[in-house]
Amino acid sequence: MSTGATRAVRLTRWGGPPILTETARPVPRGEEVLIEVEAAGLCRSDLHVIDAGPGALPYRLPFTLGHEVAGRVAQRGPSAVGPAVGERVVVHGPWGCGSCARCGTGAENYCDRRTALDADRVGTGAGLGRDGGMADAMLVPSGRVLVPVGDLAAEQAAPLSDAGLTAYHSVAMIRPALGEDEGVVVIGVGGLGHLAVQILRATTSARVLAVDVREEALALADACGAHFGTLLRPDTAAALRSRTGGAGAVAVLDFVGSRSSLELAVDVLRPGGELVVVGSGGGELTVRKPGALPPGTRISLPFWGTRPELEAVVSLARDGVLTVGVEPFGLSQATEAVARLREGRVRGRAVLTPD
Ligand code: FEH
Ligand code: ZN
Ligand code: ZN
Repeated sequence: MSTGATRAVRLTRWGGPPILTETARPVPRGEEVLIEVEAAGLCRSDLHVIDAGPGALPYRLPFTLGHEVAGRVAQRGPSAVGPAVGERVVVHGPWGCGSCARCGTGAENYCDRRTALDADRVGTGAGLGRDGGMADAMLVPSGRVLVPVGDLAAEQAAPLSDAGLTAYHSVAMIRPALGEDEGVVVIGVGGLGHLAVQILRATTSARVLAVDVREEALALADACGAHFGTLLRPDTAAALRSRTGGAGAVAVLDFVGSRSSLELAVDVLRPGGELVVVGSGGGELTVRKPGALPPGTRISLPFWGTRPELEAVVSLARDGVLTVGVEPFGLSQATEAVARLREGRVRGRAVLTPD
């Protein structure tokens, strides 16, 4: 890569398309670290950012997209900490204040100062109001957000930092509730759902029941170790209940978050179950007593994941028990990748590599 310039997929106008352009190669100062990008995943949240109108997000334009990034440490600022130059890493994408109680434990996804940071429009993190990794190189604010990946392939490593981490964090929400062979329903076996199936099989003794609207997604769920898979139909709730001994699912991971997926979740949850709403599909749920939700239901709305959880996800992948279904694109094909994701024509996770 040239030493003076770096290509980057940048958002320059609210509601406008991202454009591939050249910017000056960043130089790390203080604690900052420069990463030579090897791969950057494309996420549905990128579509929400691209489609956002003026004022919808607490971000300043322009910035480079890409919040799911793997690469190599290229240069460290004079007071940098963490991985050495040459080490291969993934980027923990949610960048908090770095000094509050939550950030101190690596839970920058739930930074105590997020409201103040948003008011200052400093962005949520990599590719989310701050320059991200759909580029040849990117700066991170500190080595604290870098997790070593060893010799893991970049196309496998990058999706772990968002899709994998979010799926792992979602499973962590319900893990304490899971007993032997208890039914967990995974709704939506796409970029995150297929990883959640693998993580459930690798880290719990749950009976994994997958639901999707596409036959190929059920085939992917089966390949990832789901015990059962079914298309979304009028009788899906009954089919799922019959595989939980009739009591209903101890937990539902909804990676879609639509009206129909939330309705199915309510129909299959057992009393005292766990509903984890991960997808932003525009669905709504009324929480009322008495109401449609079974008594004792606990609802969580996870966002991304913590740095320690990212270390655990990388470890699972390096142990060979977590494999990402990837559709590769060159950085120069970013516009095509965005269009294909928008049309639902990406198998697994779209990952861009500098071409
Ligand atoms: C990023 C920004 C805003 C909402 C959700 C997300 C997720 O893609 C992060 O995993
Ligand atoms: Zn994302
Ligand atoms: Zn903080």
